[in-house]
Amino acid sequence: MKVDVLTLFPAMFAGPLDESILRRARESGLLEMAVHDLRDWTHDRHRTVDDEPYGGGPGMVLKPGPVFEAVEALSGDETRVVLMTPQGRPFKQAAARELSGQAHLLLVCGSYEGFDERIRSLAHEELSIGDYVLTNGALPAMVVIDAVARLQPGVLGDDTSSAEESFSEGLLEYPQYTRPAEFRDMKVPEVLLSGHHAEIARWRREQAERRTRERRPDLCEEDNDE
Ligand code: JEW
Repeated sequence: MKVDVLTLFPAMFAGPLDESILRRARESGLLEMAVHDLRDWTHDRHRTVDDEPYGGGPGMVLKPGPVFEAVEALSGDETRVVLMTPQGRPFKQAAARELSGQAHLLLVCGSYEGFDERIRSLAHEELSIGDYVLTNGALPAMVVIDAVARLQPGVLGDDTSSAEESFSEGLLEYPQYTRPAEFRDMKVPEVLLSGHHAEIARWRREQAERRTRERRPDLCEEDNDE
């Protein structure tokens, strides 16, 4: 899979995408990534990407010109253009799965108070990563890249682990323990030391269900994909 990112803050992407699993995915050729500075598609001396809103009001608005030129230059027949915006569809595991099947993603980050409405016409879809306010779309784009990259075949060491994790089954994870069996008066539940695999599986299932009911009742709704 190839991922292109269009951003005003290309330097923000350097660290997170060069660590750990994403680094290995890139080194092994399972994931190809390129980060592009939106200012590279400006033509004026000051490399202007924003302007005042028509009709007045506070803040600056992302101009359509550079974004259109960049998206046209970076798009091909198989490109899925995704606009990161707080007004987008909430990004869930189902969307990650969907995007992971694409050959080429182009993530447009944006910034400022907003962007010229005509930029929306470039995108196949708009995504938000959650209900909180951020300064720009770079971190949301990185969240999408991380969630999508780990679903590429071969990116995780063994392919069972990603399937079994929370959300794939619509449940939160069961509690886990490792040695020592007692730590500062806190004991590992007896059943996990018992060696009864069927009982252990049942206990884990019950714990996962209880935890989901208590912490995330929204995940228990029947028609929820996650
Ligand atoms: C996201 C792209 C580009 C936030 C979440 N937040 C916010 C916000 C911004 C500008 C105007 C109004 C609200 C900051 N911002 C972005 C925020 C994506 C941009 C500028 C974003 N998901 N995606 N929760």
